[in-house]
Amino acid sequence: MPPKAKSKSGYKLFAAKGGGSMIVEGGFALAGLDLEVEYFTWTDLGLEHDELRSVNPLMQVPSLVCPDGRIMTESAAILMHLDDIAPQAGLIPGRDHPHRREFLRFLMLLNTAIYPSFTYGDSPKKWLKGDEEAGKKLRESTDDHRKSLWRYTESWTGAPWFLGETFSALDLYLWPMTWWRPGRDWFKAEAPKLHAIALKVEALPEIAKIHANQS
Ligand SMILES: N[C@@H](CCC(=O)N[C@@H](CS)C(=O)NCC(=O)O)C(=O)O
Repeated sequence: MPPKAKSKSGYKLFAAKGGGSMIVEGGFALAGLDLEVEYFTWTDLGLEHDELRSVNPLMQVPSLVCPDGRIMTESAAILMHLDDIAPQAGLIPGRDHPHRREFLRFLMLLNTAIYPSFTYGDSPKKWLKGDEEAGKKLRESTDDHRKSLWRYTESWTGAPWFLGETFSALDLYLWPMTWWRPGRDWFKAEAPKLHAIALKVEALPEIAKIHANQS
């Protein structure tokens, strides 16, 4: 059982600077819940690291220790839990919200199509039994595929937030995800609505503090 969190809320997050754990850190900040955060380095992720392995055998962040000692992984599941305990944060549009369907659809697209393109593209030779050449091609093709997914997403994106006037957890995802490959300059040129949302999220006072601590 991991040690009890030192935060008042009783939650502890295993994180990596610049990683998807930012989405959860941001969600807690918007919900006004304090959170103990322990940062791992990027070389710890996916590798043998006893402390991270003890909470998440997939060796991924975000990994969350809850007040009762149970563990949650999967950013989307964590955000849904956060919405259960802090609905006032407005992370998930309610059942009767007119944009609930778009929310569900793009939450899934971000998590099941875009996020895994990094899982396979970040350390590609891991999936190809160490074959460097094939690894380069896998990275290139997953990077290309991600660009088409982003272009498709851009075509459904509203303003000032993804769902138009309603802020949601989708906007939180865009903040780190537009930072990752292909990077902010590409988004500015090719997906300006997504780019504008990321900048707007970064400027929220609760998020600006976390953002400044990421590099
Ligand atoms: N489906 C997971 C994906 C988490 C994930 O891929 N995290 C990255 C950091 S942004 C990671 O830990 N990568 C290391 C690895 O997969 O080995 C989620 O949504 O939380």
